[in-house]
Amino acid sequence: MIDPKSLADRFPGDFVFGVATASFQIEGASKEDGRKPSIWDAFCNMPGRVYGRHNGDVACDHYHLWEQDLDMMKEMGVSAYRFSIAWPRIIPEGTGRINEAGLDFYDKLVDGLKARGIKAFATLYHWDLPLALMGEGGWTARSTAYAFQRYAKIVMARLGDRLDSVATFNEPWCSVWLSHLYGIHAPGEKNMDAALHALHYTNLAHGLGIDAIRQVAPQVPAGIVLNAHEIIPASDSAADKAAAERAFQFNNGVFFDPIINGQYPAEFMSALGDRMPPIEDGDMAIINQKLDWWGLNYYTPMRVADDPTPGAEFPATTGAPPVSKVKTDIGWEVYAPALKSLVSGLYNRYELPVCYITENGACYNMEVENGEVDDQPRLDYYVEHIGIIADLIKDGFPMSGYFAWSLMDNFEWAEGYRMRFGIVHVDYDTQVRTIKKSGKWYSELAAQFPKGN
Ligand code: NCW
Repeated sequence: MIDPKSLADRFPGDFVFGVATASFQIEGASKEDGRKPSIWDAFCNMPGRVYGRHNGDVACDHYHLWEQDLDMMKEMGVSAYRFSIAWPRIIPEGTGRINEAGLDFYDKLVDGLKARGIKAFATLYHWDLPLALMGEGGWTARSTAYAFQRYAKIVMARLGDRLDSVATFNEPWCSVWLSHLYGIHAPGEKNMDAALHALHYTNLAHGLGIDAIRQVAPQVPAGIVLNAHEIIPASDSAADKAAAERAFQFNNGVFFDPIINGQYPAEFMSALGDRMPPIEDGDMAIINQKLDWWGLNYYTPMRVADDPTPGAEFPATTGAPPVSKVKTDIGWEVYAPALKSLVSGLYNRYELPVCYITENGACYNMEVENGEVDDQPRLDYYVEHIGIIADLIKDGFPMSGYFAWSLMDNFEWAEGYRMRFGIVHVDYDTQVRTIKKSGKWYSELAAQFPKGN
């Protein structure tokens, strides 16, 4: 096993090693202190949507156990915690009245982090849209972008003085395509036109959110977290390569191009532009604002083969077989070199600020045996992928931090609780946390930062 000390030598002293979670996946307390349902509460109640009809009512009960969870993070020596804020706790109906009790929870959480010397990295939107906003059409409605801007202002006015970082969105790829085109995530739509509306209004909300942050708390470094995909053509054929470029535009370009360059990708627009909602004067300038940082969530590459069927030019994501035989328990191919080519490729293509790896990790479902969780494959995954980050730093890329997904096992969306990503095991009957073998290794690495402490 790679010694965490020698791996630590490959990182600068101020590199941030943290852990990440998301509100709906861990908090539970779904009806407490004024919280109203999100689209995920409703989705969990629909038959056939979430494995085992699991829901977020209790989850890891972090809403009640947060102090204990913060103590555990402190004990593990991580220097930062990336968490998300539940919009339905803050503005339960999405617009209108503010719920002070919701703000109080995150206020205590942030103070708790500061008291333990842990940096607070907040994400404003990790998929728990207030259900009431579906009345207007959810993300397919322009008004949702403005509701988000107001929500961002309210959160930043309360927490901005103590946050070390803020992200507008987590993985808009999921809340746009997975939620509105593939029907796998809430609200479970399968409609390209709806998805294209969600795309533009999510991008607009990001820009309006950046405006809100800069107005209310300009000192907090602001960014967005994208699950950019490394798109690998199935072969060297011109057709597969062209499909890979189209897939790049559809999966990555539709976020990076407007945010970084102020326009949607050309080929994507010529195929689908007439089905986009009206792009109003000034929209692209709102979306195209300089960011202080960007976040990359990376798990697995996307392999693409050409599909010659007319009309299949987009999304152009026809799967191709994995190259690596190694898969995690959720079926995702393990292929660390793609992380390196992804980051270098994105820096070649776009003028990007500093990068945080805001999520990386692996799903393995080992249980506790004799008080221990032997999750060696997850540990191997971390060693390999963190090694790639060290290589990228050596090559001169501005990598500022790394967050393990996830601090603890949690509600894995459509997969319910059966898929475990934690470096800490959660027993959902007792809420007992057990640090896994990977978690012990990671904490030995993380505890060395910041160096010279
Ligand atoms: S689902 C997903 N994840 C996992 C989740 O727990 C976390 O909240 C997310 O930020 C782990 O990291 C992200 N990502 C989406 C993966 C795409 C699934 C592909 C489905 C095939 C169409």
